[in-house]
Amino acid sequence: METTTLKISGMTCMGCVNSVTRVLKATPGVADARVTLDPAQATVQYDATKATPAQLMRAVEEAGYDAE
Ligand SMILES: [Cu+2]
Repeated sequence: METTTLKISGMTCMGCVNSVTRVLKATPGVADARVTLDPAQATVQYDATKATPAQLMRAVEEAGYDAE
């Protein structure tokens, strides 16, 4: 299991935090996602054979936020 931390921009409230958490957890291979508003980041535990950081970032971007 790998852990990565993504910087997220565009989140303004707990609703955004919940949205980002939901899309990350729905991404295949993700075991856990912890998202905070301050600092605006997501710490994601994932199976590196099923998901890549690029896929995690894409999932966040498709939900309307920016990830790096
Ligand atoms: Cu919000």
